[in-house]
Amino acid sequence: MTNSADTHCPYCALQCAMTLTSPAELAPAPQPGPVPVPLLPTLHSSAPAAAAPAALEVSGRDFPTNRGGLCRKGWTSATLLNHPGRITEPLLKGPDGVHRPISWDHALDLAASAVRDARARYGADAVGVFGGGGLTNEKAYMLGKFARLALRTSRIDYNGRFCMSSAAAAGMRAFGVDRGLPFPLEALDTASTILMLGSNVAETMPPFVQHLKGARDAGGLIVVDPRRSATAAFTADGGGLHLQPLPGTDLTLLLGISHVVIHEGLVDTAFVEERTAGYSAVVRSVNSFWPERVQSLTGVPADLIRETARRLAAGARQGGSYILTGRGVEQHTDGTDTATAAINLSLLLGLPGSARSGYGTLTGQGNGQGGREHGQKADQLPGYRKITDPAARAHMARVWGVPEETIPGPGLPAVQLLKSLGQPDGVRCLFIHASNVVVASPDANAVTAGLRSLDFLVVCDFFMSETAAEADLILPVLQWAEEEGTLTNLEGRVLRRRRALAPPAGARSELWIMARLAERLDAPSTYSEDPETVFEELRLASAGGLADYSGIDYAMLDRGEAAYWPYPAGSTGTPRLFRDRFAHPDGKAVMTAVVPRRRRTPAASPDPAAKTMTLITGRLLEHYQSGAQTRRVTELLASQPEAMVQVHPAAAEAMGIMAGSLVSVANERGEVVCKAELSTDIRPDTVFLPFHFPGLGSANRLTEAATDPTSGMPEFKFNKVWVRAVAAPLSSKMLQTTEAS
Ligand SMILES: Nc1nc2c(c(=O)[nH]1)N[C@H]1C(S)=C(S)[C@@H](COP(=O)(O)OP(=O)(O)OC[C@H]3O[C@@H](n4cnc5c(=O)[nH]c(N)nc54)[C@H](O)[C@@H]3O)O[C@H]1N2
Ligand SMILES: Nc1nc2c(c(=O)[nH]1)N[C@H]1C(S)=C(S)[C@@H](COP(=O)(O)OP(=O)(O)OC[C@H]3O[C@@H](n4cnc5c(=O)[nH]c(N)nc54)[C@H](O)[C@@H]3O)O[C@H]1N2
Ligand SMILES: [Mo]
Repeated sequence: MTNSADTHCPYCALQCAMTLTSPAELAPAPQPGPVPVPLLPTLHSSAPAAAAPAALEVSGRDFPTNRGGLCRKGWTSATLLNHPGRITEPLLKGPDGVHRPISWDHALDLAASAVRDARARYGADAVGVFGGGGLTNEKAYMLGKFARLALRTSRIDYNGRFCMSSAAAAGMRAFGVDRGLPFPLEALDTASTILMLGSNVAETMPPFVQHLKGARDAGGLIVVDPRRSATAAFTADGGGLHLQPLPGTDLTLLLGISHVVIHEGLVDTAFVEERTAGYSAVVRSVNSFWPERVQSLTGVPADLIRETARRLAAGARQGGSYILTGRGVEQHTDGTDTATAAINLSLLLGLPGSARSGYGTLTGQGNGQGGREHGQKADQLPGYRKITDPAARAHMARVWGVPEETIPGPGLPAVQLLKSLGQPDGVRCLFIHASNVVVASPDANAVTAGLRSLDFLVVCDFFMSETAAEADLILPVLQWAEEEGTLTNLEGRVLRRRRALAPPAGARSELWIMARLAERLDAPSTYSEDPETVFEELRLASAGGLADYSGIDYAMLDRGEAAYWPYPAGSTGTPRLFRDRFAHPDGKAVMTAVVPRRRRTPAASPDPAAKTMTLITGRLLEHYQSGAQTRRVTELLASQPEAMVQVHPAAAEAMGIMAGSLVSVANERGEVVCKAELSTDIRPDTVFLPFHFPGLGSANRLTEAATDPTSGMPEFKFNKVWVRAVAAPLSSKMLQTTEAS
């Protein structure tokens, strides 16, 4: 049977290994009919999917990250391959707002002329590109090249700005390189202490949890989360710790832990002297953060702050200690400084240089690591090079065979790019590849308005996402099991994605789309549609850069060889970084003193009946990101059909909110109305919303597009909201009664 492939899951950066097989008795994927997609101009895409037979069978495969395990999303991922809502022809929006099929030639001509029009009227930077961390390395690399050489625009950025940008900026500043985990995941298995800040892997990367078991059983797992998340709950049996700070106070907490390390003589002084710079400034900066003061600022008891410092230091001496950060601490306007504080703490303890300890950040999207290395970022060229660096520009000009002046300068980071849509001097014609910005970006109402003010919006997707529904032109692309390519997982390990079945006849690869558009735009250089040829070019492009892939090829990946970058030609790759030196020119790690900044005072509620609370947002096990994919999986949608706001029972009682009753969560940016889920896992002053749902359940109607000054990360995890029960006539009970009658 040819329709079988050893590949990896389409979703997160754990990149669990799976085998896809096509049972002989199953019919092949349906061929496109004349009008195969629901022609809905508005936001209806969370309608339950009709039960479709699985195109392929999924089985877990042994691999160091997942050891054969998969989560519910992985097990059900293949049901989307022949989903009835699959888009299989280019669709053009008519004046009536309805999308209708057109030919590929027509579609590409329209897109090319929209680019030429915008360019002629407003200049090349009026064309923009928004990419995604789910794209393969080949597509991400080509998207950066296509934007800069074919579209001739500087305006490219991507959804990784919402994800890894703060940790990436902190890692670059401290270590001189940004590889999420500078060690293989299996290294955690033998650690005695693991401090996890703002990460809920039990729901976001379930097979990861097996790597925490050793530390958990040794009583050394410490989870920092304002909610009692599934991961926080996992600490309990082994005698680990759950620190439950006020949302947004992790920086202060980390300064408190560092204070204890310094004042109790737990610093690895030999390491700090030999291998780091900036120590004395850090000592001065933490001086006023003694544990009792930090307790009053964060709500974490001083004893637990001391205990955390001591366990980390003990683990560093015996067994190994790791500090890991996730989006809970990074997705803030002080995310870079908070990640920096976590890195400083790890450097004080000598973790990053050691053979059995370390610091890492948990990359989120399937190719969140590779997607941030090869040129989708506004300020970046392939190989993690800076677009402002003359040597990098000269190198890329040689690889691409163009004069250096052809390569534009830095563009705008994602939030600023989205704010510029339709503005004078802003982007007028936008291409979106692999992001559902209507649901996933901060201040989503404003982003939707921006999309609607564009002259022309092109969205490449395989489903009618809420963003695709806004598009003038939708170009149907391939799903993961239909394409070849590579991804780089959260460990910096490059993996092969393999084609297991033929795509529907009308869908095209994004490499093909870019190649055809480049022709129409008379672009310089070459745009191959063959993934391996593109990878060969990426090898040359990345050679000598920080993320050097030049020693990696498809053949060795197909043999299952482990390829951790940097992997210069002639080397054997680098599973563990920093053993001998950090990536700054002098080989030292840099500690940067950081202190908490004052936050903006939120607007007061115009509604005296509403209670002002803190909103944190995040994920559920069943849904992936904007939900564009997982809301179409029958089983996952049945399990989590709608947004529910998590409220503490005490707070709920004071507001007259009952389990399942409708709640309004609002602020100056928008309003969410959804049912309440009462839980003592959340603080009484805080509510939690997942961001996987559209429309009235969309958490990002409430989040602020204020950004971290260094990374451009928006404020996803600390927003003030006004919460109140929705008046009786709208109660869920009433709704049910109405439906029944
Ligand atoms: N099921 C599922 N899995 C996923 C994804 C998905 O959408 N769904 N997405 C993937 C991607 S792209 C990513 S980036 C990862 C994200 O993986 P995680 O970082 O684990 O995900 P989140 O749920 O966003 O946030 C983690 C925790 O941060 C906590 N938190 C919120 N505010 C704060 C705070 O101020 N301080 C602290 N210490 N904690 C806080 C939340 O309560 C939450 O439990 O997951 C990946 N895996
Ligand atoms: N409030 C709040 N908002 C958040 C977050 C949060 O914690 N809280 N987390 C943020 C984070 S960490 C992330 S990573 C973002 C992610 O949010 P999004 O950028 O919206 O990511 P997805 O939902 O994965 O969207 C991917 C879209 O591209 C399509 N797609 C998948 N693969 C491909 C492909 O190969 N090519 C093309 N062309 N399309 C493809 C899918 O069908 C889907 O419509 O959300 C961010 N938004
Ligand atoms: Mo992410």
